[in-house]
Amino acid sequence: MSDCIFCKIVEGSLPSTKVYEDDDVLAFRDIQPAAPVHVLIIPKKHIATMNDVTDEDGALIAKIFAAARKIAADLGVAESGYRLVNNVNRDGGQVVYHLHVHLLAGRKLGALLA
Ligand code: D5M
Repeated sequence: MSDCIFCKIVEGSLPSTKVYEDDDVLAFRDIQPAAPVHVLIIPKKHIATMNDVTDEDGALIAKIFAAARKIAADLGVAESGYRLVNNVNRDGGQVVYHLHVHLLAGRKLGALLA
């Protein structure tokens, strides 16, 4: 999608600090980090929200979680722990409408539910 900032990052027309890449998945540092480690893991293909994921995307979603596991290990936070977050639509706090999973780590994260 031409007006999607994460598609532009995938295409390389917007810069990012990449931490992981394969044929289908890209991960890069969040520009507004909410924790010492804050990485966004995205499918290269444009999917707007979790609501738009189809059964055919099952393998892709599995690849996103496999990437998260690898990134956590590579960044040294697998044992101390981390949180994976996916915000969906307005009430979920989604700002960028290209599916992404936040990987947050590097400090003791607070209670999730508020
Ligand atoms: O989270 C969207 C996240 O995307 C938010 O934490 C900021 C981050 N963001 C926005 N633009 C960029 C660029 N250009 N690089 C890296 N990170 C970015 P949401 O779940 O939609 O609220």
